[in-house]
Parts: sequence; C-alpha cells; structure tokens
Amino acid sequence: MRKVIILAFLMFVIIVAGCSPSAVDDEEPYVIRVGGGTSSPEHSLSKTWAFFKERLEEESDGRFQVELFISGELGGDRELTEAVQFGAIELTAPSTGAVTGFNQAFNIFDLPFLFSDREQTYEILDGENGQHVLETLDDKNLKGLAYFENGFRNLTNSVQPIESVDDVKNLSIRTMENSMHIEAWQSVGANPTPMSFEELYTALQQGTINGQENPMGLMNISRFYEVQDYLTLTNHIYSPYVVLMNKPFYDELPPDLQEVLQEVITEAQTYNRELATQEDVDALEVMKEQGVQVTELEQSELDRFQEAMTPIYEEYREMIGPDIYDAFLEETQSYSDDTVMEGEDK
Ligand code: TK8
Repeated sequence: MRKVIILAFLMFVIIVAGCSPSAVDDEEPYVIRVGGGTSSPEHSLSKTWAFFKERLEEESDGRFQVELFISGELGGDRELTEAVQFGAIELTAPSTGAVTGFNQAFNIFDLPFLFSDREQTYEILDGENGQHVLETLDDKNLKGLAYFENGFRNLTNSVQPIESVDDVKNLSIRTMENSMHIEAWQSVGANPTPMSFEELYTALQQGTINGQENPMGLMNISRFYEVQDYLTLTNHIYSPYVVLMNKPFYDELPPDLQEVLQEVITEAQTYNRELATQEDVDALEVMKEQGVQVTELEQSELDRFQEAMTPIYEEYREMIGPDIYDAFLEETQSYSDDTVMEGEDK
C-alpha cells in the first residue's frame, strides 16, 4: 500500500514538473527538490539539508529555491535514487551500499575494513579516486556531486554481548539490500536478512531479527536503544552518503549557478562531516545512558573479523571494475604504510 502511495505521489510530481518546467523563464528560480529519509530532523543529514537550503538560496540570491522532503515521505534510499534518476526530484544522498544496484562500481566503498579512519577516508573520497567513481554515474542519468557522511558501522543485537567473532554465529541480523553486506555477515557465520532501513525498527521490535549494524548517530536518532541491548564497536564498514543530482537538471543549469551549487555543496560537506563526527561521540554516550551495554573489541578480535570478511574482496574485483578496485586498494594500502611510518617516527 505504501509503495502505491509513493508511486502515485511520484507520478503526480512528474506530471506537475512536466507541466511547469522550472527554468524556462530567467526570472523563475531553479527548484531543487531534496529527498531524504533518516527518520529525524535532528539527524546530521537532515540538518545538513536544512543548512544547504539556507546557504544555496542565499548564495544564489534566490535564483535557486530548495524544497525539502526529508522525513521519509518519498521512501528509502532506493526509491529516492530512482526518483532522482527519473527527475521526480532533483537531489538526494543515499548510502553508497544502496547505490550498487544502479552501478556496481559503488561496491568499492563497502568492502569490509577498507578504510581505517576518517582522515584517510576523506582524503580518498575527495581525491582523484573518489571523484572518478562519481563520474561513473554519468550514463545513469545521475550527477555525483560529493560525499557526505553516514559513518563507520557498528553492530547491535538483543541476544548477548558480542565479544568475539564466534558470538556472531547464527545471529539473525538485518543488512542493507546489498550482496556484499550479506556475504560479509555470512562469512562470519551470521544469518543476514536484507531489508530497507524503513522497516528495521519494527523488525527489531517484533523480534523478526535480533541484530543490525549502522553508524551510531543513525542508531541513536532512530531510538534503536529501545529494542537493542548490546552494542559492539566493530567499525567494519564506512558508509559514505553519495550526493546525487538529476543529471539533465544539472547540465541545463547556467555555468555560474553550477559553480554556486558546487561551492555550497562543498560547504555543506564540511558542515556535515563535523556534525556527523560529533554526533558519533554523543550517540555513544546517549546509548550508554539508555542502558545499552557497550563492548570494545581487542585488536586481535577485530583482526579475526577482518580475516573472515576480506576473502570476499577478490570476488568483487571484476564487478567493481579492476581499475577502480586496484587504485583504491593501492591508495588505502599506501596510506596505512605512511601511518605506520609516522607512528615509527614518534
Ligand atoms: C538511511 C540509510 C541508512 C543505511 C542503512 O539513509 O540502510 O542501513 O545505513 O543510513 O542510508
């Protein structure tokens, strides 16, 4: 039923958009409809969209008008990405793990334990390699503009503290609708069920599944502490949010407005990452206060998670594209070598 309503709404939006192209007249503002769905206006992504709206309207002297549909009314990551592709809305920022159905190259980001810290992640995402992956969307009607932050993912469950990789065995866990996430959890013996984020709270509440993994900011804002007793700091995958715009819309913008847009997106990215970083720290405190038991893993246990999950890398090399895969692995590897060397200097 919900899907029918969403579809009907999108059809309506398409028809309305078709009847009144937003920028035939120079006087008319370019309207950017932003779709999102992280369940709370207090989440860093929702706040980033509010910031983006304010800054873009200001910096463009009202030549851009931004409309926010960010409370999940247009559906989850997959529906939102489709809506941008079809031009029912202009802008959204799904987790990369949800974009692999549109472009397999996006699997690169979700390789378990690929990124080790934020500094490295930002350097790679904003550098040549990260930007190159954005360009691979060009023929999908999508213009990749930047990467915001969902964050490093951690594991929660309602059964027992997870203190070792052995404790994950047979745990029923929700994953994103993404084969790599599913296989990563299968490789440590868990029993993964893919489902959309929108269905997750209810599934945890009803006990259909016992665990889930997400960045802490999102878990906290979604009140998962009400239905999950144990949190384990695994940091197994870093999820970027990829900022996607309808490409024909972007291409038709006058060059000066494209420039303003890019500048404000970059500003929003900085704002977003600062918020998300702080949110992660605060979320952990709140979850502890709410009675969630937190387990930090020994490095040797994290190594065991990593050893069990990394065999799936090779399988994805062809799918991602060997060029992108090799370039990312080379860059992450050289970064860890540098870090080791810096560590030795100290
Ligand atoms: C919400 C999703 C969510 C993702 C997931 O915007 O589905 O687990 O982590 O954050 O993108």
